[in-house]
Amino acid sequence: MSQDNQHGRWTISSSDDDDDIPPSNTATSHSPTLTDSNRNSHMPVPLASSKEARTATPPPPAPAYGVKTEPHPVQVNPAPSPLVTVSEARQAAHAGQLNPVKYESPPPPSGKRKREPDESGWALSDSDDDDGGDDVKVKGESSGSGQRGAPPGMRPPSPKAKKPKVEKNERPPSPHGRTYYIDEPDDFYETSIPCLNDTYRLYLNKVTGLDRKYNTGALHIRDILSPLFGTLKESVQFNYCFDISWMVQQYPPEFRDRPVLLVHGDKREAKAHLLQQAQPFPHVRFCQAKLDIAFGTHHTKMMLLWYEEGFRVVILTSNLIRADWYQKTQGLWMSPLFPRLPKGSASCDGESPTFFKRDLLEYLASYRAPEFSDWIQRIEEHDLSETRVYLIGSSPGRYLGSDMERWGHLRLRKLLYEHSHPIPDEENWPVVGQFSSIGSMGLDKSKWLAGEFQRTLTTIGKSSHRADPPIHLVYPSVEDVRNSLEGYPAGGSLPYSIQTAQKQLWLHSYFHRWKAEATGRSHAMPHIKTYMRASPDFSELAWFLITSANLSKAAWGALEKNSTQVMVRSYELGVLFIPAAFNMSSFPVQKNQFPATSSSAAFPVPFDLPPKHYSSTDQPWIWNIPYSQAPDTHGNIWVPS
Ligand code: K8D
Repeated sequence: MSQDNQHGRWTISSSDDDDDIPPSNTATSHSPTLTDSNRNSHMPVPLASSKEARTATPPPPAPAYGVKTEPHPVQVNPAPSPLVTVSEARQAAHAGQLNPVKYESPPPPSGKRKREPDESGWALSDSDDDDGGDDVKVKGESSGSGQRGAPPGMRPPSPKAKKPKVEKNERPPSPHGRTYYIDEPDDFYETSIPCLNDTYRLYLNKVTGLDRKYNTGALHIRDILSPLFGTLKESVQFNYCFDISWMVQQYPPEFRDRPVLLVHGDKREAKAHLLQQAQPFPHVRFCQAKLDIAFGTHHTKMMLLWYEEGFRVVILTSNLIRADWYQKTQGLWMSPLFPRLPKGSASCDGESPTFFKRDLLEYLASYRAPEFSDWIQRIEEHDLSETRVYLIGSSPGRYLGSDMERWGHLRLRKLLYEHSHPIPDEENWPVVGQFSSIGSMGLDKSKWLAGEFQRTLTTIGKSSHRADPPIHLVYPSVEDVRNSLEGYPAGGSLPYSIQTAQKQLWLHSYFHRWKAEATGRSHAMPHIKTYMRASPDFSELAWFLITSANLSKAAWGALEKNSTQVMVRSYELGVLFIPAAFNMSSFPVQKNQFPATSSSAAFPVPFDLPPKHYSSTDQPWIWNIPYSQAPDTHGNIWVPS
């Protein structure tokens, strides 16, 4: 079908009015179209139109959802929306243009050049998708591509040499080369206990290329795993996307062979590939999370770190792939070091005022995984009483009665009902939601967003009267992505599809730009997800949540059967900050985030408030339509197949 709409003229071949396909799946659908040994970009690929583009043009960063151990990327095409059948997804992927296309001014309509299929030697396989579109995903290349100059605002690459890693039976180099990423400078990682604000224990990731000051108080995965935080004995990594050899490299050499349990949701070919990645690493074991409901995904991102000195939990938003720790805005909560309880303590000892211990154990129990039994026992043996945040998880299932409040937005609603307090002028305290993917929310706002989800977000204490405050949704526009450090390829981690977007144009009236001057991250596209309630002038917060949950019914749950049950498709995890747990009545918003101090009571909101509404010409980023009218920061355009 062909259509003229506000996204421009664009043709899609799939049926886009199939309402039977689970809606929220776009937020959780990266369709796998993978080679046997590379699972790569889940994104449309910027195309090169000229020889210079091949050789001199900086290639796009590795796609976000990558798992790959080889030094060259395979480009595959975007996961079509769930409304596109898997076979269509395959076709789309196969038809893909695999090179960056250099922007030419003015760009000729045929200015893109398709790469010959055999030019790179990449054989795209279509065999890696799940049944019937279930859990459709494309995991991105994780360790691709060619060196490029520093975009504006970036520091030059360090001269450190790349280690050559060449494997037998290697394919020819990808057009993105094997040195895409600039190296982090030598002073990028912490060598002594960093100055971290330990009031909220909420941190951003370090962004490669930012001015130093913007990375102070931020953490790279290597920092998190460093001996500065504890002498590691064993760990668990919950995540969606893994590059196992990269992950292993992030552990300090002295801990590198300590047992690691990977908790994932992959099935069939994807699972086989994941297990295969771990062949060289016998200390890596697996736990496959059950995903019995179609279109569910294992999004939860959590580390359990067991040390000589105790135990620690990290809840985060980054996949375990290099691209996710490179030039995106990500966030994490790091628990205090939990000491071991005295021998003979009861398993419920060491509880926090927020019941974090009980809730973490309940979340783990929901996997019904025998692999967790040692960990459950270890957690029981520790004192988690210093925790001030509330845990909010999603675990797939259909829940009735009081079980409805265990997960997702009804869990958030219950916590806000019980632990937040009514505020004067409540109807003027906006709700802000910020995310990196969007599911299908129905034909109008009443279907889910303004109905059940808004009711949750506007719950504050036990007051029965509920006002209808403004709702601001923060999601990058096309210009935000185009001008980002990664350029258009950043859009590979913002998988909002045209098929979903065109059915809910009503949603876009809520949209606000991604802007983060205060953190220096305006050009580092968000993969973080946050939700909060702010005062009318945005100087205070009534609560704040960081989570893996995007704006989707799959993540947050949707009521069914006349609201007598809730259905949750995916695993998600986040932490909720409520002022009362910090002996405060509201959180003051931190205005100027730098220099960071170790004990500020000002709350580090990761983007600028108030949010800035889209202008009449701004468009939300949609990942599977072309953007060829203007070049990105690397001189490329974006032409999905
Ligand atoms: C993720 C199933 C995914 C869709 C969106 C996201 C996201 C992820 C996976 N595909 O977080 O934006 O876990 O990174």
